[in-house]
Amino acid sequence: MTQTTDHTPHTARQADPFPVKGMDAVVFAVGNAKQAAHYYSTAFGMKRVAYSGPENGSRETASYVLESGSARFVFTTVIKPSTEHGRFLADHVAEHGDGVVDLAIEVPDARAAYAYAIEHGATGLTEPYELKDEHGTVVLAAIATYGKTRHTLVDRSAYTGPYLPGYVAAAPIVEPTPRRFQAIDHCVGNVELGKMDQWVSFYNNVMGFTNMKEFVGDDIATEYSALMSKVVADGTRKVKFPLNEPAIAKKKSQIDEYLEFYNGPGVQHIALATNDIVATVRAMREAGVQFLDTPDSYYDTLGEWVGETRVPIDTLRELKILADRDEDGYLLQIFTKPVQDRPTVFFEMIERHGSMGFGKGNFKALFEAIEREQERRGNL
Ligand code: TYF
Ligand code: FE
Repeated sequence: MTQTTDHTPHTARQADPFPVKGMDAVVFAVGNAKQAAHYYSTAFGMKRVAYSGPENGSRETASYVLESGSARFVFTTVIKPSTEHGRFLADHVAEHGDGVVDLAIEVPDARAAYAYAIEHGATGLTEPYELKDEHGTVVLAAIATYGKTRHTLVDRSAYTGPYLPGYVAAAPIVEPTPRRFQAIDHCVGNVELGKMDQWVSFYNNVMGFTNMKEFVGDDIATEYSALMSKVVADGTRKVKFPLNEPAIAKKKSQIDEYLEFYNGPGVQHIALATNDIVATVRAMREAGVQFLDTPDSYYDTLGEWVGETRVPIDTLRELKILADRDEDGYLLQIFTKPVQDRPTVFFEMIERHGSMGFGKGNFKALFEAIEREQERRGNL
């Protein structure tokens, strides 16, 4: 298996071997999809657009489709397991708690994408198939990735319905608020100790993804982060997947804590792009979302190295928003605490101004904040 480090998007160089249009959806298997949909409506400001459940012929499962700009989340639960899919969902929730089962990717040609992936070593889960209704045709196929997570490859170019055949359009659950984020920025996976490079190679080979330059090597890992991390992305940088593995460091790794409570590898965090992180964080805090704390000392020295940002340092300090700068620009970011009782999945809100990085300058402050939470949970 070969690994490529190349910062040039494919399109500038040669035909993209695995063209993607972007993330199609993040699909969560949850214990109570009705309540999850309510939380993501009130706290994350998302709008329900589609639904599938007993009322429209789906006796086994209920699924709520929520959107915010181009970001789409699907919350699925099992009502009465009777097929393999229903039992998969029931078992998934029992073993992993609420979590991500599918990082679905929109592609221009699902059959070609699936064929390329299989030819380059992917494990096929579902051969390409079509779903049709009065709104047109969708072509889907699925391959396996880390843990029990999958990538469904979706071609919806000949479809105008609200999500997929089998779903009906549905109204927002609460009065719509101003949009709090407009896109999925990146989706992070936690894998087992020693497996990160294998998963990086998987994305290099199976999807032709290349490595981005931001990574956490073993130098930073043993010093304070307790994890190693590399980032793979498609040729146009629309789909970005950082991959973490635990490092043997001074403290118990936050990745080990995740792997223990999730019972294996899985999606750790989803980063959501906003163009007004101040308004977003204010609204989410007001709605009860808890974010990681940042000590005042971080803001005492921030101005010296980060320079001018759109948001005054005092506002960043008030809301505990982090900032980082690199050669391309700067970014503002903040991390929620885990959003379920298990210390597993969390979210990041990110406002980019040129920087294509992931907040390397914040890793120390961030990982110390995560360790304080691990300690509060008695898991450090
Ligand atoms: O996605 C990233 O790389 C950043 C930093 O456990 C990060 O958001 C990396 C690992 C982690 C938490 C955040
Ligand atoms: Fe991130």
